[in-house]
Amino acid sequence: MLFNDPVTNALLVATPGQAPVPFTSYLLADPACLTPSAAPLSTPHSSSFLDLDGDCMPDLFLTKANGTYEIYNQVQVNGTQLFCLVQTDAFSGALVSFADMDRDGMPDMVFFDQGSIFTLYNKR
Ligand SMILES: [Ca+2]
Ligand SMILES: [Ca+2]
Repeated sequence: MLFNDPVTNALLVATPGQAPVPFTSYLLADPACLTPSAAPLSTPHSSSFLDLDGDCMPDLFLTKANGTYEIYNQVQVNGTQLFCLVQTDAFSGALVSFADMDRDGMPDMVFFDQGSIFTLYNKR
């Protein structure tokens, strides 16, 4: 589970039976990865683990308090699951769902904003 540290606002990962650890410890150190913002999760926020790039490994989608979304691809390095920030952009919608709206096998992003429903199609 991902949550904001109530004192520092840092993004933390909780695993049953273990102390929470900073999400930054799960980031892949690679110059090809973008640098995540230090902003906490938005309130309310959307977070989803789903395969967005079609490699059968769940990736991570988050909305942040600075009015952006972030998409992290999951990568395996020596058997360890790490995440690489591959896309971020301004985002005013808060609550997001994913469904394959065009039946191409890839999940698409559906969100509600200002009384309307929007769909962003996932194109490889
Ligand atoms: Ca994936
Ligand atoms: Ca689709």
